[in-house]
Amino acid sequence: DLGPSGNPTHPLATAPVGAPPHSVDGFVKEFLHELNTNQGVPLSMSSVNDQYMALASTVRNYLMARWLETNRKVHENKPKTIGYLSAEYLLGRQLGNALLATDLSDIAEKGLALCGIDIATLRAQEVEPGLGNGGLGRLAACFIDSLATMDVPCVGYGIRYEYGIFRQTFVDGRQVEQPDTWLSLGSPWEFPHPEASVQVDFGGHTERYIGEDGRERVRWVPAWNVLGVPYNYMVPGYLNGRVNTLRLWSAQATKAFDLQIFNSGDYAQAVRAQTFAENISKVLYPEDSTPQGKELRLQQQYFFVACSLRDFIDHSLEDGFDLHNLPERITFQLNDTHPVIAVPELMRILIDEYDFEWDEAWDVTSRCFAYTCHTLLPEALEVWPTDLLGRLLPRHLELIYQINDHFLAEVREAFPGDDLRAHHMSIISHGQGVRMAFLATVAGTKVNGVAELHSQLLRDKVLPDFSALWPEKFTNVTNGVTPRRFVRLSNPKLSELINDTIGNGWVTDLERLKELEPYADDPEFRAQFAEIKAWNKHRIADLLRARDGIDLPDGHLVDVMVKRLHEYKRQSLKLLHIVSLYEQVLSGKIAASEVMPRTVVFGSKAAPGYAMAKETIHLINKVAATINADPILEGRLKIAFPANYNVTLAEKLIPAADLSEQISLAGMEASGTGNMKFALNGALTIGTDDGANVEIRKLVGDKHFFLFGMSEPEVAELGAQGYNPHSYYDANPQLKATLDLISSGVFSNGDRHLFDMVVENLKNQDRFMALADFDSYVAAQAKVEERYADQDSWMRSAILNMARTGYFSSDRSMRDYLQRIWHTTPML
Ligand code: GPQ
Repeated sequence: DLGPSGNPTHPLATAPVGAPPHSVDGFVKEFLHELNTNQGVPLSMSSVNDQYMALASTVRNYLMARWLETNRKVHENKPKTIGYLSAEYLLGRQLGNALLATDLSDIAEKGLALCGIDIATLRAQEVEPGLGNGGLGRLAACFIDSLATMDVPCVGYGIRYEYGIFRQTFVDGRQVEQPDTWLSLGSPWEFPHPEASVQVDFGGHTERYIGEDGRERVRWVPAWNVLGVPYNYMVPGYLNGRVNTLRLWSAQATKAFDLQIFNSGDYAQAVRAQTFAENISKVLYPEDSTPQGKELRLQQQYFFVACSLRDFIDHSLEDGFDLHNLPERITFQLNDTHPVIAVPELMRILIDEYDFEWDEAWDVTSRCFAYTCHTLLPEALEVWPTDLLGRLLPRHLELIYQINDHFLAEVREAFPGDDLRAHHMSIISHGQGVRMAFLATVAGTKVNGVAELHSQLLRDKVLPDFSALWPEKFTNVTNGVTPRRFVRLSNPKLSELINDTIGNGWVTDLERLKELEPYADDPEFRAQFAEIKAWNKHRIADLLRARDGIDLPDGHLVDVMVKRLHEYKRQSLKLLHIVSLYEQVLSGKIAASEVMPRTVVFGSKAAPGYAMAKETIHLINKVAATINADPILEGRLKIAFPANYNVTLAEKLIPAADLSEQISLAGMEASGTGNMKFALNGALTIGTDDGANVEIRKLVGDKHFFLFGMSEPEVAELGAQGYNPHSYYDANPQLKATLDLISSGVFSNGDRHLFDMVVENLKNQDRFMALADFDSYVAAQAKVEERYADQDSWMRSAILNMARTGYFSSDRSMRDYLQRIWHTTPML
């Protein structure tokens, strides 16, 4: 028996675990103790990694008492919990956040200095866990931070990928992917619990039999299984004594595999089988907003969801909970469709394992889940072929068919005679497979989009039949970002200025930034704000010099476009603007002296299989190399593309930005969250009326936002008319000159065809209408330059951007989920 043991009534067992004293002395003692006992080295012989590991366990020890206390209270009060199911968590570094949450930053710095250690060196030693691709994974990390800070019981469930998002390098301007070996130097933030492993079954077939009660029952006879080993991570609330849990599952071969090693005599074969099992949590699929239809991906999805449900249900049963009341205990929030296989899994558990009747099981299941959609791209909606699903999860496929039968009966009742509608709404599409977004919509108590425009388009365009059937199911929760990581930690100087001006309440009540509005008119405050912006620019310049050998010029407007490389996000439009400037100077249409000094920073990874995205990266790098090396624009235009953009880099880069590029084709970006981080750090946005840009612009005001491009209805209309990019190329001499310059070979050593893929696509396909928005974009950039020339006016707008975007705290998002979806109030 590997279950809990010991005598829980012994007084020592219930004594509170103390934290080390909150003092420099106490900290140093604890640190040296950890160095000696955990790393097994004296200070004099310790490596930077030893010191980092000891520092991490020191901070952990301060959090431990709170974690135990949180778990004790949860155990005692059994509050309703949020089970956040997400295949991705893009956490970023842990150390800074843990120090902040425990108010130990200063103490640690002083204590380490006494030991002759610069804390910055140890901070730099941490490798961030890149267990996500982009916005969706980072959102999950912000949400669990906010829930902990708001004292809401939540368990984040996900996968402990051995290799996270690839490390990006550039070779001759082309992206080359390297494995992300984030665990290689040890992982001081995780707590493995192999004794709490759960078994997950796969494959095989189903059998019908008559149960003891005389009813027909189904038994799944799986063909193979793996173990899910939980690794717990602390999710500390900000200065509130709460520490929630993130539980990430790692796949391991079961005993059956081990036995084969002894029995089969074929040692090599047995080890291969083990490798096969452990492949499941080996690597994060580097796909963003496009689904990966691979069997291993479905294995990952079912693996973590099955582990998580089993984990929660077993604990609930141990607590004496009746599964009929499961919806009072938990809401499982489905972070996009990746965890939606949880729906038939819960049905299977209730029906096959706990003898529920169909209606009873469906009643419980359909009250346990809620679904968040993060996209509008039709190709991004997951569809699993029925043969693949049936081979891997035969029982689940049967249950999905049954769910669909019940659902379609409801549709036919609501819309009698409308067979076409039922056909459109079917969860299983013949020829395609199981439409996971439909399954999630049918099963979820609520379905939400991630920004107002997105939720509206989700209702009207992606799921119109469903919103007609169940209008009350649909709601919006606009995304948010955690102010702890993305202002307080990432922008310490600005945080200090805000604290000095309005106090420190804003860190957990971000709307209080409004109190800064009057200071936009205060020249003294503006000067301080501008000084901080300049300091942040020097900070990133120092980092990029050391990290990438990139030199950033002084005194430039810093224009930043950081996000995954995707055609719909239109990095190519930004590139056309740059090339157009260069072309105008080369051809003498404007003098170099007329170009406002500007540094454009790109940061972007492309999915390894996404050829167009990779070619766009290649082109950006070649354009950057050419322009940066050409004396003609020296001191006027600089393009920096540091490789391997990640959370750690974002934290340094975003505070340095003057201009935030949010230029997706309207109707394509579900929300965006980078847009919020930039505005909160006092950058102005140049953006389309897309995603959360719409809400940002409404809040900051038109005067402080550079809007350009077609609106979503205009895009739809142009699409309906038949969009022809070539007509824009033909009609617009500057656009033509720009594209022709790329085809001239100046960026490719005379090779006129190197970038045909990108250029021909823009001229002839241009699915995301970059050419149609080109003029409007260039005009908006001219306005940017005009405004930036008046620094007072610019800084005023920058301050107002910060003061007016407190709405975009993920604390507010969590309040909205609590009210509109989870129907629970913060407790404990
Ligand atoms: N998003 Cl479907 C991802 O990062 N990955 C995905 O697979 C999907 C969506 C993003 C989306 O593109 C952004 O607009 C959102 O701000 C973000 O999710 C969080 O909702």
